[in-house]
Amino acid sequence: MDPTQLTPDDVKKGIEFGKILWEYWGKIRKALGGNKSQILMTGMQGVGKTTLFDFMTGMGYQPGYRPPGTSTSKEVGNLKRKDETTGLVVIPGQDSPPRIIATQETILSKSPPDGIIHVVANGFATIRSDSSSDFLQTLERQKTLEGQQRLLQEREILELRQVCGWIRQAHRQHRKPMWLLLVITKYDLFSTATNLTSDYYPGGRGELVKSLDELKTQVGTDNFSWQATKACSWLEPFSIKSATIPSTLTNQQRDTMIEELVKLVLSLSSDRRM
Ligand SMILES: Nc1nc2c(ncn2[C@@H]2O[C@H](COP(=O)(O)OP(=O)(O)OP(=O)(O)O)[C@@H](O)[C@H]2O)c(=O)[nH]1
Ligand SMILES: [Mg+2]
Repeated sequence: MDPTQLTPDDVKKGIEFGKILWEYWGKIRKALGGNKSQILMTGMQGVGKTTLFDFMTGMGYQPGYRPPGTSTSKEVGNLKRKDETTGLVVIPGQDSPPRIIATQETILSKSPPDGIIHVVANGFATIRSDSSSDFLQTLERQKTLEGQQRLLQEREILELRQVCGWIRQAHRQHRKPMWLLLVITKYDLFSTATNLTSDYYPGGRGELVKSLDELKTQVGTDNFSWQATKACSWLEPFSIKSATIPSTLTNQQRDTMIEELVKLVLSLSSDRRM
């Protein structure tokens, strides 16, 4: 299905759903306690952060919406009223020069975010031609689709370790962020995969799980918790290494996951306030 081909009924449903999402964000903002509090979205390049952010905040449901290209600065979610923000901020992925500035202005600042939404895509990151040529060449050298995916999964692990390092640093002085939600996005491309429970969910045995459990032990289980959930936003096929992987879920399935995700953010924001 081409995600840009929307019927008038799809558009109507999308607008209504967008309104429901805005209501959740109003509640999240309240739970966070005002303008200064933030939730930060992190994850490697091309993993689907900005697109997910657009769908979570309702922007993705506007007619004519298309996913943006590589993010070049931090993105802040705006509510309809000019002076209000959702409190959700996205920082660009690895290899992006504005990433360091965005990191210093958010997680390494004097008021770190309350929570982190860390996005992964099970090795389905979109590596664009403007990313580091070293990485593109290494990716190209992989002979199979599986090889490329493994490399992208390894990158996801490195990216998460870096984020864990920032969280550790922020906790030393500010005891924040209090939670991390690991979102496995682009689920429409691998809804039959058997590795997800072990690789990404609490109780699993993968490297990401190990890093997050280690972080939890280091900063203290009373001060930090993490959870995982799956999601998807832009339902299009994924092309890599002359193979095309189809998108297998429907708009309705996507919307159910988006709503669950936003609800989870609300519950984490409400539960973990001190
Ligand atoms: N099939 C599928 N494709 C997706 C999904 N989300 C995003 N994409 C595709 O992945 C591409 C990259 O998504 P972005 O949201 O730009 O990724 P990003 O993490 O913000 O990337 P940077 O800004 O470079 O860090 C998009 O252009 C879409 O083509 C999804 O849920 N499913
Ligand atoms: Mg982006």
